[in-house]
Amino acid sequence: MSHVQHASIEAVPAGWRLPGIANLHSHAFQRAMAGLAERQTHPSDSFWTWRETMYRMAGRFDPDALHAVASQLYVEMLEAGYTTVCEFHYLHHAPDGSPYAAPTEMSDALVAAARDTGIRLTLLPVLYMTGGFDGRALNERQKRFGHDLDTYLKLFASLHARQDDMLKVGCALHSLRAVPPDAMQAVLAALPTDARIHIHVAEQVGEVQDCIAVRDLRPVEWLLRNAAVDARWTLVHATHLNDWEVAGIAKSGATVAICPTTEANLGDGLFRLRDYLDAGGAWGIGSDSHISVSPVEELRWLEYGQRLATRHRNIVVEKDAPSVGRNLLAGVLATAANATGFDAVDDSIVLDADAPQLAGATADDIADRWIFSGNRNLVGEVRVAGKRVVADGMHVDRESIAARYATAMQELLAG
Ligand code: NGQ
Ligand code: ZN
Repeated sequence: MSHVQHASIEAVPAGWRLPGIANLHSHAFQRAMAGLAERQTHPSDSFWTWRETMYRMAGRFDPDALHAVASQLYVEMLEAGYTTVCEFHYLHHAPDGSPYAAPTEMSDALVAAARDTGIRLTLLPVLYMTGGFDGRALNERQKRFGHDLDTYLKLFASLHARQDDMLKVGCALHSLRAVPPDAMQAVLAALPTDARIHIHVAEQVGEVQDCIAVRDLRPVEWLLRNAAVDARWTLVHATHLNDWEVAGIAKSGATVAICPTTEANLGDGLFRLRDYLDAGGAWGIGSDSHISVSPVEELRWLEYGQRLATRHRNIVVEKDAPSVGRNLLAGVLATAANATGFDAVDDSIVLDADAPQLAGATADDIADRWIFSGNRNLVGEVRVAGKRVVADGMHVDRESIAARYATAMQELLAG
């Protein structure tokens, strides 16, 4: 993979300018439960018990709450340096599973939050049909996520018709657990060619085992053999891979969306990053459950996870490209357009030259300093499509959006 050209990091009077960062994976509503799932609920707590807590929170959301929470989240993303977000959106219907009067009502709340805050949105309405590989029906809490093929394609078409400079619409398959093979084929055949396709895959060992039991193959292998996976695809997590799968994803041109803080929080396991890079694989980052909203922390922990596992230092390096920070940045910048559908050339962030962590910085070490020194947010200014949305480290509507969020949280926590 090519390293970041000096041209993509530029000295400007206020500091150091670089391209905005794409956040490839978000479930906006989960921002409301950040820090609220850190108590034991069962002696063998796991991803699956966390999911029950998450479903309870999901069940409290209506369109207004989603708008308030997503707005706060998008302010936090912009202030952290994310200028595009891919929203993997499955909270489609009312809590009892019945459709809202306008089927796009929850999607509309996300679109409004993105427009209000000025972040680019790749909206990925999620197809969610079954509760497991065996094809079982959705349970009570999952009903508000569900569609049959026709209603899903109608939702997709009405959202896709609204695409513009700040909104792209792609397709998300929730997971192989949630989409039967024939439905997957039918949706893929119906999609317009510009649509990006995202899917959760191979995040948990239990999912790998269930897939083998029902489909005779591991999930990533099954996907690669049953879909024309290419550069339009983003595979989210892809944590549990064998050698064939590592090489297969890399060869396909798909992007893997690695979500290091959420994967750590949920006890998923470690992505096989070094092997995947050696195979030439493309990757980006996502903040997913939003227990952290910071490209710095995602990239830092992506590297640190590998260091802890291998007991070596400086893992994400290439021949003639020894700077870890520069390579991490190059990795996310290289895949942003493929994964999001945006050519976000007029988006930029400026790192504050006055910050002590950047004293004496050069174009050569600025990426390493940004990602590996301290915890003060160094992002001073953010522009999206040329418009300044963050100045002096603060979103222009930070206060009013935080006030609305506080009210929404009171209602959600009372509910
Ligand atoms: C989600 N989140 O859809 O929000 C999932 C959990 C599932 C992550 N995988 C639910 N991090 O996979 O069934
Ligand atoms: Zn997810």
